[in-house]
Amino acid sequence: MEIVRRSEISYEEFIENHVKPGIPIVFTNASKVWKANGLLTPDWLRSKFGERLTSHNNQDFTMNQILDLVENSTESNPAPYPFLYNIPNQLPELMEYIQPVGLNYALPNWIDSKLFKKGHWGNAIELFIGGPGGKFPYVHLDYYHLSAWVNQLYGEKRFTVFPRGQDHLLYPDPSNYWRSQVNIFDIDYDNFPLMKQATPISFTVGPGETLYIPFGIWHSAYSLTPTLSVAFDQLSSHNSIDFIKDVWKLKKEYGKIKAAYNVGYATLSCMACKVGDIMGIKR
Ligand SMILES: O=C(O)CCC(=O)C(=O)O
Ligand SMILES: [Fe+2]
Repeated sequence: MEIVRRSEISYEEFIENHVKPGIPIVFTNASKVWKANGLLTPDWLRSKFGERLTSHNNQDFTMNQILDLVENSTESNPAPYPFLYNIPNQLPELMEYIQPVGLNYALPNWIDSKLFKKGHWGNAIELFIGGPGGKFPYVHLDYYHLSAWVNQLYGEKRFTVFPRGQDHLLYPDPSNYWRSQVNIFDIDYDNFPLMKQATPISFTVGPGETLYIPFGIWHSAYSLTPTLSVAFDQLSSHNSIDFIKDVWKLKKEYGKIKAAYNVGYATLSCMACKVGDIMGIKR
């Protein structure tokens, strides 16, 4: 698997060559349609949202405090990562700068249907803030087999992805099957020998670029500089079966009756969205 970077790609080619086979792609200028592209900088965030709070590991931080931390972060003494804001809830003023959210590629997105607005389906539009040396804490699959779109708006991040079919080489945590037990930044081959057969692919995503991570792709990230990214998730007919399976796996912790109800709701909602796709409803 090779990671291609493309400035122009048709929607059809994107679906055939990336969505269906599950191959990530870096769009080099898809986010040019967002006002946030080129505008979003630490200074801009300070001026607009300096006192806005978010929490990290149960501790509250203002935007100014976070930006101070990431601007002083070094690879040997990194700031905590990731600092996160849920954009619609915590920074709603930012929404107008990221329209259309789906960049005209992440379509359709059933997550935008009213049917999925309520409840927790793992979906979010989030601002990630990091500093040099900030590591996403583990290699993982995104919850609910959603596909992820990471828009790198400031600074550079290195991503590592694994081709599909390597789940057994990554030692998923038995109690958290979407998390690998392997620290890919310092691999313990004695405990995880199958990792020698895994073929991680690392590449850097820079300002203005968008990484599409198809559902079911194990991944992690490492911030090389102060970074600002906006990430959102996608559900469509391509990942709906895996999505429903994950609804069962994730909700059954809360009891089988509740889980069965959630699976029924998710299945009917996906069917309704599919009918909507056929009827040409745009979302
Ligand atoms: O740090 C990143 O940008 C990766 C984020 C990610 O993989 C996630 O939120 O699921
Ligand atoms: Fe992820």
